[in-house]
Amino acid sequence: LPVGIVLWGVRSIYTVSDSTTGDNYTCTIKGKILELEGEDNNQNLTTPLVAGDMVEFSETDHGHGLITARKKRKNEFKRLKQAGRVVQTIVANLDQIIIFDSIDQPRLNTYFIDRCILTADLLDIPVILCINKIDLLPEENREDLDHLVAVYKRIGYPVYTVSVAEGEGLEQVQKLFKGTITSINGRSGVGKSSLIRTLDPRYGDIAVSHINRKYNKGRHCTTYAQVYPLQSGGHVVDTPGVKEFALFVDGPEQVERYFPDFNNIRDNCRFPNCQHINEPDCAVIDAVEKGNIAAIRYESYLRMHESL
Ligand SMILES: Nc1nc2c(ncn2[C@@H]2O[C@H](COP(=O)(O)OP(=O)(O)O)[C@@H](O)[C@H]2O)c(=O)[nH]1
Ligand SMILES: [Mg+2]
Ligand SMILES: [Zn+2]
Repeated sequence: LPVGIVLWGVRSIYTVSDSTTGDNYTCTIKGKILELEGEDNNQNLTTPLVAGDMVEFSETDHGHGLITARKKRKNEFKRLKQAGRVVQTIVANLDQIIIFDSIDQPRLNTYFIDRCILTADLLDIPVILCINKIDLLPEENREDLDHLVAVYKRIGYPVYTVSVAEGEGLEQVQKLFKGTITSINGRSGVGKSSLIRTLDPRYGDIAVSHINRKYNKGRHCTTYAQVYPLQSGGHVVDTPGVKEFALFVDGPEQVERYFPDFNNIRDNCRFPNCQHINEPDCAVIDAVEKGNIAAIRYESYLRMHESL
């Protein structure tokens, strides 16, 4: 049977892109229960398929098909809804997340970046940081940007600085997508749609999602992700709900373990359960004071800790 990727789906109708031919099929699920490969239970899921799912399907008539099985998911990008009570998967099988932010308009926000990084780490999805609009960087702030880039590289995250408007640095970014499913996440106005349009002009205005236009006019519904195959290779995912980049941690005391910058340092705190806030003989605070842990990262840590 042909295998394809679910580009998007709503109300049990899924658009599946054939992995071999690239042709799109409008599909429904065959029967009442979908076979979930590699999972013993066939529970009646309310949303058994999300964007990014790999499926087996059979063509019924021209351009239509029936989905018979879902391949095992590599990972799930989830968010919390209804005040944190419900966990909802919005996209599956991401190879990486590009956290997209901008120098200015809107002004760079390291707290946002750090929240996204932590969430991606928790979901076990590799993260790449991409900072757009470097054309808006005043020359005298060049060093600040270099410092910021060095901070994130040092703790293990690749960083790209680009100007989508001026085409700077885009070649390397384009390469990142090849052979992958990559989600771009960023605040409104940072240039996500502009980037996607540059990568593939067919997606003139990705901001206005297919789904919202066609099926949910006026409805309060932005929870669907959508996968776009790129002409230059790979897939880009428009994942809504940036604000809900949830911190999937049970309590504030768990946050510190997701700061790789604290590795090898936290062991030297006097207390094994040190939260690095006001404890005596805290090696992390000491490292922040000495500049071995970046102040911006520590500030994000305190804010996340407080927010939980
Ligand atoms: N100066 C500058 N403006 C940009 C750049 N990239 C995008 N923009 C502008 O930023 C605004 C928001 O871009 P858009 O792609 O809609 O952002 P999105 O909300 O993240 O999808 C638009 O006016 C773009 O023209 C850039 O590299 N430099
Ligand atoms: Mg947009
Ligand atoms: Zn400490």
